[in-house]
Amino acid sequence: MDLLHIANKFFYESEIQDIKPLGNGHIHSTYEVVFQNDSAYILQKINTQVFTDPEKIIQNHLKVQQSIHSDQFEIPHLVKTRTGDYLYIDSKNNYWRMMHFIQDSYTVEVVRGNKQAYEAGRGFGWFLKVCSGLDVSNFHEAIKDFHSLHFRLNQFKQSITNDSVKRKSAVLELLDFYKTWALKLKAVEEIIQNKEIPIRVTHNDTKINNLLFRNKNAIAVIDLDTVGPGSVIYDYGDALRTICNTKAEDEQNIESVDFNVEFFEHFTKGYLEQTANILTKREKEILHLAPFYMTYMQGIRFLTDYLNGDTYFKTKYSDHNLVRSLVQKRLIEKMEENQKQIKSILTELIN
Ligand code: GN1
Ligand code: MG
Repeated sequence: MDLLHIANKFFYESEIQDIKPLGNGHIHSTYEVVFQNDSAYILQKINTQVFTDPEKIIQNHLKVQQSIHSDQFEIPHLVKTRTGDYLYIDSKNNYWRMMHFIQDSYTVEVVRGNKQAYEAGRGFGWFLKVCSGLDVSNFHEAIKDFHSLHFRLNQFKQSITNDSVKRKSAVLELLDFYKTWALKLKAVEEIIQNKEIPIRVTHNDTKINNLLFRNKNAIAVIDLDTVGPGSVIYDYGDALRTICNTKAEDEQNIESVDFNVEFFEHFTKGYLEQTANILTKREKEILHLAPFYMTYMQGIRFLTDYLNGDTYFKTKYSDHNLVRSLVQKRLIEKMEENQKQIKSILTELIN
């Protein structure tokens, strides 16, 4: 694959100095395009197995890009090709897009310290707040049923039935754990379906590494692929899933994984500073269930992919998805241990 040839669709070749792989995404292939004058852009090959309609994610992104003007936080802006399109489709039918690189910034994989957790809360809270001004009916669902528990459970059951790569017998206990928890979390999905809380424009992939920091502050929310109709449960919950995890999402020493309640408190403080005025009473009441819901769903998504033979998430070794799923299980157990505290911290911060 000739990356220079692709980048050349967006910029003149003579300006480009280097193109190198970037980041830890599980879905797309991402590169940094470095220029002679030291500026840089992000080139991405969109995974069209996952995002089957790339036009939709471009349109969603543009809606956000064109309506959010803030000096508080940034989002990456899409850049046009030299012929004026936001997508370049190569001869092999690969879809490419280019975005601004946000300079002097870094991503965090595992949160270190209360300040980082608080900043993350401010960043993702800001995103929900500014999107609350957008009309959700103008947004596409980039991936259908992305955070539907019902849908994820069906995929999960199907992978167990198929057992296509004969991994089931090795994970029976884990399957039991996830089956038990399903019952407890269906209530959350019902609250969303019954419209007890609003469908909003949400980010839908608020893991910690989808935030950029500069010095000690969160400065940008990135990876807008899944932006679209959703619930605060998704954004708040998925953020906590990664922010309170004391170890990596794929930590192999499962016993060492813990849920950091202090980070929970600081994240929530930052999040509510931004969103307290836009969230409804009912949303606030059920926020405490969000980290369970999202960690659970991620846990079964990893396990489903493991049982399917690793066809969705990028993996580096054969048990990678299993390890990720075990980490999510451990987090749910640790959240459960701290459930009382989680609830009382939230009550205090809300009032
Ligand atoms: C994927 O590409 P990345 O790493 O930002 C996934 C998320 C998962 C996450 C788990 C489109 O996000 O839903 O939560 O991995 N994105 C998609 O790390 O499936
Ligand atoms: Mg990402």
